[in-house]
Amino acid sequence: MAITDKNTKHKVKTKEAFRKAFIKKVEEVSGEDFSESTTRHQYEALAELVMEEITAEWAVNNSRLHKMEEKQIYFFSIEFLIGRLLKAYVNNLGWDTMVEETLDELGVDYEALQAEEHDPALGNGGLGRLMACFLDSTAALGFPGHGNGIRYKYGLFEQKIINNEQVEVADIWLKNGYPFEIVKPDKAVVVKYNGDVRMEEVNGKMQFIHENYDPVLAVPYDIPVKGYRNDTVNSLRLWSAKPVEDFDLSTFNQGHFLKAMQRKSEAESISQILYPSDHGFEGKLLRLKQEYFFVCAGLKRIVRRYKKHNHGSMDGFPDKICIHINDTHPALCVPELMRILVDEEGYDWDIAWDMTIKSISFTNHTVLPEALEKWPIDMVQKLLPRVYQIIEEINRRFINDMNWFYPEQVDRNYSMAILKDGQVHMAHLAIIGSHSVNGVAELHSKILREETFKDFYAVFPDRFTSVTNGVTQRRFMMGSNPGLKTLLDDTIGTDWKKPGNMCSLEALLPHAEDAAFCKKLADIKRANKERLAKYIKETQGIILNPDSIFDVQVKRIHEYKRQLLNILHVILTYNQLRSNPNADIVPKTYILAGKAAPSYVYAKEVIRLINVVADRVNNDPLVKDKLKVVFVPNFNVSVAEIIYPAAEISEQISTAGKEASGTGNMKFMMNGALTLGTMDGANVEIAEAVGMDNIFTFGLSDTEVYNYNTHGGYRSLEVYESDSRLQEILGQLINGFFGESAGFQMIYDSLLLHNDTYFVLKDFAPYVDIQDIASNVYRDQKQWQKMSAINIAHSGIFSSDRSIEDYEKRVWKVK
Ligand code: F55
Repeated sequence: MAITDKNTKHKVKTKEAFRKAFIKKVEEVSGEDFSESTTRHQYEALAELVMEEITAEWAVNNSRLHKMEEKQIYFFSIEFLIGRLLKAYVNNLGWDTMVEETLDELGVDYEALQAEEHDPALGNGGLGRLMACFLDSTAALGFPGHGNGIRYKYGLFEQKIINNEQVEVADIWLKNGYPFEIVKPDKAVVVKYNGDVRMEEVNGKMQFIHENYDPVLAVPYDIPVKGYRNDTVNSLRLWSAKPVEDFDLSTFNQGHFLKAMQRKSEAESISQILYPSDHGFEGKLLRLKQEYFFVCAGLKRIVRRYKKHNHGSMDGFPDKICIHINDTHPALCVPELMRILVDEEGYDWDIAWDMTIKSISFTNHTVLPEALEKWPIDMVQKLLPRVYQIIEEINRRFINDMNWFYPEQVDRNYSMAILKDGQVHMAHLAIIGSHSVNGVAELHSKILREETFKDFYAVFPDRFTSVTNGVTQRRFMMGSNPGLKTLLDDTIGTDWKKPGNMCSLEALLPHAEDAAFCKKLADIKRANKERLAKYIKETQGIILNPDSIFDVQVKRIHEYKRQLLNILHVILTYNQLRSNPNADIVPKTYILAGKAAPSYVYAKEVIRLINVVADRVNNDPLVKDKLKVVFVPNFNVSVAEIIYPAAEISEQISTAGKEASGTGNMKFMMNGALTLGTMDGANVEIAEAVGMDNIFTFGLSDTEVYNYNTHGGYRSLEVYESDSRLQEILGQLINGFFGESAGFQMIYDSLLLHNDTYFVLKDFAPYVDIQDIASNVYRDQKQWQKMSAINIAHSGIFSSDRSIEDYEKRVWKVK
């Protein structure tokens, strides 16, 4: 039941009605008088009230969806990193002021109440978070777009730092229940694995019969995606795996209890855990099961709903449905849709193929070769016998066509095959089976066209496009930086907050010259820095100096992202201060955070190095207020929301050509941090937007990196030998400087013996120089605040609203 105000059509929202409903709900969930209630009860009560309001609107949306008036977009993704939802729902409902004031009057701590929500970590990083931003923007813009993924029982591990090392702890996010999902057992479907396929003639037509398979039940849990102050409520559908029958009765009756239980846990294992690697392909059978699981279940429901609306026919499907695949993990959508159309719906191959290509579009998120998915043919053939046959047929026809059109390029044609070297090449499957292939920033899309997928680009030039990523300003700016939101409202009015309208922030530009405005901007930053300092003091006991520059690098730990470059520079500063404690340097606090994949030994060494350096520096009285280093454990969406608004320097220092886009760079920028980075990913577009005077760039370009790499790399030893600073620092990594047991031979060797694949030493000197330049600019606070304002003013294009509008125009064409 929604809280209804009789005077308005909408459910509602007088403060008084809310206050009464809230108190009543708290008493219902706690069974106690309101005065006795705990923060947990208050959280549960508010969550329920919000859900009651939203589900009423959801029902209306769902019935609209059943009528299929508009084209529907479905995002298929193996990750959705949604973050906490309560506050976002409250804001999107337009309830924020009402809730804040009422809770305040009731003496309820709203921040503590929000902290009761376990932040669901159903994604690793950029790729999963992008999906969450896209869902938010799609709903905000009023488009019908839905997510389709997996409801992992355990999300990404919780990171603890013990003895300076990363320790992984299971993330039991469902332990107290989750109030924002609705389970729909009546919409469960069966997913079939293994077994045999045989052909049989039925009514003069050959049919494929899949038998002796292992069935698994896919049960959907739906989470509403509420649009910002509009009446759109879309859905995020996450599938959970269950055994088809809880006990396999025949086995059970024969006394094989353990076997029956084993089947149950094998089925459940499919949605048990999120793979914790964000850029490494592992080739595990369980992962392949996961990929087919949400693809098969998702397509089944979409097809069922479409046919119900279309009098039992799949005709016209691509005009009403877009299947957007987030990287190659859902690429099995291609053969699975073909299987449905050909085997179940009886379409001729060519017609089915045309429908499949028209329905599917594909986004690539990385060019790192180790992340490209290639499944052993045997594995796919055994697990998915019919799907595999279809892949074979797609491949056979593709190669035939290619050899027909390009008879003199047989080698090139075979290099583009889906099936080769005993493997299924998922990116090839995705490109061949989609009408649209895009990179996530201009530079990345260029690299896809000219390097990674250049042969495909030559054959299908019209398929390739580019859509630069974006992030939702509603969470990462309006939600997490209320001070800035109010200042912007007061300065340029409130229109910038309207979905799709963030570019109107450019109206701020004239104010960048206004001393009074800049002072307010500085005060807000200062308050945000104090908030972060308080969080770090409470959680880690480290005291920060809010007068120092907050220089921040937060993201997954990976060699290509070069957290190592950052920490080597910190060691340099430390060495300089030790030899001259009175050096006139601008005090600086380096803040780093991020998780390493549990099996990524090198990345874990980098975490250990950061923590060891932090220990040493923070406990050395010589450098006291001038230099601090903090590694914030367990970086996740909620921690991020405290960090971005407090940052002054945004470190985006990946080896050029490696970071597809980056999205943290955008979150920092819209909160007024200045980017210090390489010309990589979307940094290039940030530079274009703000102008080279308002960003600190350094280092090799992607072309220079490419040229070195095509000539066997560069000689890192030469750089080392010509730079005494590096000699001292690298020596310290292995000579006991950081303590007897704190050697870093692996890192040392990677830089000097293994030729420094990621150009850390090569970019070291320019990095040091640009850091010095940034510090000097900071001395001129007027100049710094002006640059900060200019960054905010130009951040509009990095809203995911803009990304979604681009996808709409270039790819889905919903309108
Ligand atoms: C690729 C393969 C596997 Cl097996 C797992 C993860 C990935 C992957 O690309 N992850 C990822 O997070 N990529 C990031 O996507 C972001 C959103 O597009 C980009 O901004 C970021 O540059 C990219 O690294």
